[in-house]
Amino acid sequence: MAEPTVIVSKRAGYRILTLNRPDRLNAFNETMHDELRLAIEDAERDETCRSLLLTGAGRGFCAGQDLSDRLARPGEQVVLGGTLEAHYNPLVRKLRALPIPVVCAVNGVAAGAGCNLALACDIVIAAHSAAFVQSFARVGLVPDSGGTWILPRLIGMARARGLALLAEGLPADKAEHWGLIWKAVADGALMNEAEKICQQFANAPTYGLSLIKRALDTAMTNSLDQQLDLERDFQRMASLSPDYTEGVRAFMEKRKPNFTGAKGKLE
Ligand code: T3D
Repeated sequence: MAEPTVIVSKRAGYRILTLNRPDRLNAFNETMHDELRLAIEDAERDETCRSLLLTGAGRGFCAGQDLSDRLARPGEQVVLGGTLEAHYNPLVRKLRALPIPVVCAVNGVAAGAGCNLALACDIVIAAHSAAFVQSFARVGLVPDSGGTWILPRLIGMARARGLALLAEGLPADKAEHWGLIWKAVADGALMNEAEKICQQFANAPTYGLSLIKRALDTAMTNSLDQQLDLERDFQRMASLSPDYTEGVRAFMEKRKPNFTGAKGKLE
């Protein structure tokens, strides 16, 4: 039997999804797209799964599209767009819309769509030896998978232009310093740190976190007035969740809250 291109490891309260084509630095082919989609959908159906951890096998995180699937024969013209429509765009939309937080442990180089896949996750931590490369311009392409949207929002237009137009690798430490990622950690500590975050999420008020995700995403395009109204509505929704009641009770009783992650009554 062929090796899975995505390895799923189930933990108490979260799942680890490991991209597994290490000889190609975990570049995407159709099979890996399909297996990743199924793994995410399966996790979504599991109510005990309260966060996802995405990482890569071997020395790289993900090198984007497998270019060996894109080599034109003499006289042939390869026309792109279909795979973005069918796979990359739904993947980014799915990660942003998931009602649980997604942690990305960038274990090595993240290039092309692999870089933007990492940046679509909610918390990105990276090994010191990792690097982020908007490698598209090296092969005559345009940053995709949300790259042109997320880069200026995270690091400002000047740095976004530099990364996209020069296609230079950005080391993990500098990525942290620029605000592209949450933090860079020692290589040997990466998975431990990432799993600690997932363990925190496994005991968190998951429904409230899902509203935070949604509120921060809409903040990118809403006016202040729209966002204030949304915060009012989301606060109302959060307050109807059992975790809010428990959170306040636990605070008053000076004990740790026991959050179930259950939804509020308004959804
Ligand atoms: O439908 C569509 O196509 C549109 C969607 C586009 C999305 C995209 O992601 S386009 C961008 C595609 N990705 C790239 O252009 C990145 C290509 N890779 C690199 O530039 C470099 O490999 C890295 C900067 C990521 C890492 O460099 P380095 O020196 O650490 O490793 P390496 O030696 O280049 O790669 C190691 C092996 O992985 C090597 O194979 P070998 O020689 O050991 O047999 C290399 O060919 C292979 N590899 C790396 N990236 C890819 C790949 N094989 C196929 N596709 C790759 N993207």
